[in-house]
Amino acid sequence: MFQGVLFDLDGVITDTADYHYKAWKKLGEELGITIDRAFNEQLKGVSREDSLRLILAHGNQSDTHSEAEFAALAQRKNDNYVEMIQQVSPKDVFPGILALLQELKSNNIKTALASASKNGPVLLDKMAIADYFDTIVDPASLKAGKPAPDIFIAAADQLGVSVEKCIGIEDAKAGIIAIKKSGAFPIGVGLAEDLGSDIPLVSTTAELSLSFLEKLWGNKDDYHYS
Ligand code: B16
Ligand code: MG
Repeated sequence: MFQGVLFDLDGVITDTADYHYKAWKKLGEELGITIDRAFNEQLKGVSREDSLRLILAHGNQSDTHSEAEFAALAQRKNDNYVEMIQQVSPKDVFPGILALLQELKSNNIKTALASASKNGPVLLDKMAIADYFDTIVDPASLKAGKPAPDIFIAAADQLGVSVEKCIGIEDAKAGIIAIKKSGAFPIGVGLAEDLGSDIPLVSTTAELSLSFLEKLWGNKDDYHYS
């Protein structure tokens, strides 16, 4: 059986993915760079600074901004995002997630937050679910962000569990790649066209019960991915 579950936040625990999209879109408009939902898929799970680099490259502005301007742009996006998440409350926890966290806790299965977001701890507090997490990885402590596996490896390490004995749950392509490379078993929340058809997928988090995870874990050798 698996001993740990490593959770992404944005797009898995709650819908902050949409606030990130809106905040980047607004910054893009100020810079004259169009950000649509298709382009936004590339930003999901990607750190604030790496997202800004991708956006500037997309708008042919990679060399246009000084280091100080770059930092100010990232700050402006975050200020806007932080304003948007003030209204987040326990009502915003995605379907099935609270029940899953409760089942995991009562079955002594460890849980970690493996979110690229520096706003992760604040969001868990706002949703009143921080107590369900045994550990939170500080994304600022990592050498490389998703799609590098570091965050999932660190999450398992912090739990004191072998990463091969963990399930990772993600809604972003970069995150799925990171889970695969880490050695944890991936579950994707989303569509095959975005996340690939070689891993188990759910279309909604309501499907993520403990018994469902146990069933997938039992069949994990049926999945062949690299
Ligand atoms: P912040 P996740 C990621 O969170 C988001 O998907 C991504 O869009 C965002 O840029 C990143 O966090 C950094 O967030 O600016 O709040 O530090 O999906 O890994 O939970
Ligand atoms: Mg995510």
